[in-house]
Amino acid sequence: MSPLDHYGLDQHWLTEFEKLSRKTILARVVRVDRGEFDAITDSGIVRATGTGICTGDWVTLDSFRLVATLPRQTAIERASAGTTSDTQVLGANVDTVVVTVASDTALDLGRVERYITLAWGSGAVPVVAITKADSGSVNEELVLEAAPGVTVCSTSALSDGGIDSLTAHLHGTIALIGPSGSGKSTLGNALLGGSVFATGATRSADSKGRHTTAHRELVPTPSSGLVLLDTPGLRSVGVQGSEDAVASAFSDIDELAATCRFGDCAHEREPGCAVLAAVDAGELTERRLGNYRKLLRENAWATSRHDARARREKLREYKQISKSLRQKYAADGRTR
Ligand SMILES: Nc1nc2c(ncn2[C@@H]2O[C@H](COP(=O)(O)OP(=O)(O)OP(=O)(O)O)[C@@H](O)[C@H]2O)c(=O)[nH]1
Ligand SMILES: [Mg+2]
Ligand SMILES: [Zn+2]
Repeated sequence: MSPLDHYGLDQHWLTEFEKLSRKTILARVVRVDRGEFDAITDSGIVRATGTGICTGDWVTLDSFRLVATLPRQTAIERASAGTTSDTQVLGANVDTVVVTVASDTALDLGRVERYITLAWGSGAVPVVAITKADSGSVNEELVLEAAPGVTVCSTSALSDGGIDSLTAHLHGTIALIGPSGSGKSTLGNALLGGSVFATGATRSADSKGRHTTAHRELVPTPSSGLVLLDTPGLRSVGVQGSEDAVASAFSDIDELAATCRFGDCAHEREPGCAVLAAVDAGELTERRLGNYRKLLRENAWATSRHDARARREKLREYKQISKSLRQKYAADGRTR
């Protein structure tokens, strides 16, 4: 058995690899540093050079250099902070995204919805793991309302509680995402059955984490056939790229919207609005509707930023073409 088999190698990647040059070797990126990365190959972990890749990518290498990145099946992308339209890829080729919600901090449903939107947007399937069930309690009903259609499991890494039932909902490559201190690395270790990922105590005042995990790292489980991707806690989660992700994360509102009287109902004050009727009837909270609108606006803004960049690039290209045309005409003029 090749080490790659433990890192999620399957027929899909073999087929993709076979389409490419025979002179390269197949590898999966397990950790990225500046300009260099660790990758698992047939003969174990190697250090290679190359950029533009992310943990979880399947790549080809030649003499420890990146040659090609195989097309990603999924990618967890967040809008990066600041004014650029760049996105940051948090993990590639992830099958299940485990969103951690800690029992020892105040439940922030808006944040849960953000993480769920990010997860759906990646193409992977989200699962919510309520962590530290031994040291507090989270209203699971509220979490279920904020994550319709998503499995919610209550876990404790301390007492091993709920780990098996969570595992039953996981397959393939698993990314652990959630705020710092929410117990991602500890849960990862529980799934691995050992202390592989570093963990760190939270601040006693507010149970916030200290950003213990600094790297995204891929580690295979010894027996369950999973590959875990531990990630650093995120300070902000900007969503962008697809309205579909928002529609998936807010499938309840999406379904209601389909029954509004007007097809283009903005659910503001239109007559016959099924969304507003649900709020009136107490079936949908103002908070959730508000967050839905916010994420849609954010998405639209990110898309327009992206369009603006595309326009600038087109313009640059055009200028380049007209410059070379002018040079050509000038040269033609001289020869005539
Ligand atoms: N009681 C209890 N404590 C837990 C549990 N899971 C995690 N913790 C504690 O919570 C703290 C933070 O856990 P980490 O696993 O480091 O959190 P993290 O999400 O990886 O944090 P970052 O790496 O900073 O993003 C540590 O002190 C853990 O021991 C649990 O199930 N029960
Ligand atoms: Mg961690
Ligand atoms: Zn409506």
